[in-house]
Amino acid sequence: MMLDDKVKKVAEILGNQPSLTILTGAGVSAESGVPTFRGPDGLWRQFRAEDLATPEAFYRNPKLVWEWYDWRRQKIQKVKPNPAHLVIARWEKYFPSFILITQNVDGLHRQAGSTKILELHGNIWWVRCLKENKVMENRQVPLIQIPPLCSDCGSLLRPHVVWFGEALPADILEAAFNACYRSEIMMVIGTSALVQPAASLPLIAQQHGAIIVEINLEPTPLSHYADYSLYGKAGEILPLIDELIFKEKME
Ligand code: BJW
Repeated sequence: MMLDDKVKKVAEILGNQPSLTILTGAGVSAESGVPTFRGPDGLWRQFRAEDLATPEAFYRNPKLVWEWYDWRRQKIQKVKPNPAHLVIARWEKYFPSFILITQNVDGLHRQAGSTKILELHGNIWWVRCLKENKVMENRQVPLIQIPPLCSDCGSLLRPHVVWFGEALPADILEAAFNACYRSEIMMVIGTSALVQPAASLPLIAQQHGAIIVEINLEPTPLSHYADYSLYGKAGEILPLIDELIFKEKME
């Protein structure tokens, strides 16, 4: 099936479904200018995940890890949500049952207006005190002190994100599983579908009867299982689907 036909088919299916779950990854923010992790310009091409995105790396060298996060926060602060974020935020109001599950920590979905959102891997604009486990918002860019310290108790703060080898927040993961059990259609947008447990969510949804639609620049391990794989930019394909859904409603 050609891309145009798939776009029409997916718009038709979405137009008749009351319940939608969306899972996003770094590709959704790529058109805003946020680097992805894998792929030719991905962060893991320049940096080693073991040096920057594990608890061991942080305990070994908190200053290095925070310098990397400070650099990324500076980049993210300058960018804006793109049409993909905006369409997803709009759909939250359109579908009676809607959940957005994101692996992204950049906060761009919230900035676009999404509120029914589960941030599986945390948020780069939140920090956590290592002594009291208290989570606080911190939007200081650039950070004045690296590594930053808790203003209440003076302990080291860490980014409130999920690193390799760490468990995802149990309540958020449980809510994501529940969304997968209920969902009639799940769209998986801009993720390499390599990182667990996020990568298993679409398969769980499918086992519970959901239609799986993938949007990505290229095939992923999920493509084999997806009912529809739409290859192209999320910021171009989502507005096309959106336009068709609302055109059909007006007719
Ligand atoms: C576009 C586009 C455009 C571009 N339009 N598309 C089972 C098997 C093997 C390993 C494991 C397993 N279970 C667990 C593991 C270990 C590990 C894991 O999955 N490793 C794999 C890599 C093999 N998982 C974990 O460690 C997780 N924890 C865990 O499982 O704990 C268990 C536990 C239980 C109880 C106690 C203790 C432990 C944690 C994973 C945390 C991931 N963290 C990161 C960093 C977050 C913080 C930060 O940002 O700094 O999360 S790593 C990084 O990868 C980040 C992302 O959220 C995540 C996923 O990446 P994503 O979003 O898919 O991005 P990319 O770059 O990979 O892909 C972008 C895609 O977009 C590409 O496909 C492009 O083509 C596409 N694209 N432009 C559409 N315009």
